[in-house]
Amino acid sequence: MSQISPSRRVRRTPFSDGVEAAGVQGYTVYNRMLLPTYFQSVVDDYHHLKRHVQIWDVSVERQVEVRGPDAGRLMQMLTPRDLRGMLPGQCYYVPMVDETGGMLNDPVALKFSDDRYWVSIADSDLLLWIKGIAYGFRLDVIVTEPDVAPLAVQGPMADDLVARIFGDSVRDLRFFRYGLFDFEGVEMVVARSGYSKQGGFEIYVDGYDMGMPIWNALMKAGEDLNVRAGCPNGIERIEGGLLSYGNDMTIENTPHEAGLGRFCSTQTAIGCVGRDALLRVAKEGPIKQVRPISITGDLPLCDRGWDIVAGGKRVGMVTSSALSPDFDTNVAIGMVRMTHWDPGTKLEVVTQDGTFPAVVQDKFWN
Ligand code: THG
Repeated sequence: MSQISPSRRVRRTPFSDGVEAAGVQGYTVYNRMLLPTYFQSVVDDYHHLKRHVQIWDVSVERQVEVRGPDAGRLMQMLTPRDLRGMLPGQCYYVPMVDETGGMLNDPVALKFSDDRYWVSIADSDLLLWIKGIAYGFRLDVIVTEPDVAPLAVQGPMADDLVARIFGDSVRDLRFFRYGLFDFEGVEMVVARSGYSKQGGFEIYVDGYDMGMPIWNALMKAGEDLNVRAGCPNGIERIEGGLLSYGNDMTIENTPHEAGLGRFCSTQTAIGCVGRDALLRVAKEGPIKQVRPISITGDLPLCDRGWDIVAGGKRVGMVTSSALSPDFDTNVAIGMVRMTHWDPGTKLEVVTQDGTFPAVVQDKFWN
């Protein structure tokens, strides 16, 4: 494989020096920033993540700050999830949709007060959409990208490591709650969240210059915990059913097709710009939907959608796939038509290297 040529347009992060010193071997580009993909190997990183603790540079999870008297109204315009019950201190996973119900992003939202939120975005230009809605509806808000870079601490030993930096009270954080914790005199948002199923925290590092000090402090404090630099793991996240915007769903899909219906309360999400469209599709139900799929065989890397066929007809597409060491099969995520989405249904997956047998699973691998 060739390399990603560096330039100012592909932004480095506050932790890039640490990531490079740790021996990063692969990168992808996400929100026009560098996102590490592996350090030792995807498989070695995977085993380490499940047993120990890793520090992840997830600066690519850019924040969109929405501030002003109309912040709450604007937030509800963006998502079919009912935000009326959301309290300061909470994080919500919020599908965001356009006026046709097409998914624009699947961010994590953080509420600070009725007039201040962060939207921690996946890989699409959500800032532009949010600014456009704010301007078009003449809302009294300011929409900006603050100088904040999330640093994730993931793995079974994450509580112990984070407690050494922020104190034992960080252990009391519940899932998808955040608190403010001091690091060298600077208040930081620390949430119990992250893009793995191994548990852990996300530190929303405030200020580019705080990046390396906190990276170094975590690395040093975790020496005896076998801490390593890591990154979202392509195998572990498929096993866990964590979706990747742009891969597993796009603007062409509704949240229901993406299997995110449980995060939608469209009936009561008054003001959501996609509400009418989603009320219509939610009544009928989707005709294709995300499914866990196991595939047998020596597959190539999944760098494109693979057609799923059954009985000579195309019935879907595999959108992500990886060989799982722990489950001894290729774990995959696919969008499957309703005629073939029941668990146990036998399928064929057409890759660039040939056709392989596959079976729809009843749940992800966790
Ligand atoms: N953390 C933060 N920002 C992010 C991500 C993150 N932005 C980009 C990307 N990841 C957004 N996508 C997701 C996908 C899944 C989850 C979070 C963000 C997630 N899902 C949990 C699950 O499915 O098990 C639970 C969600 C819930 O129950 O509310 O965590 O990772 N800051």
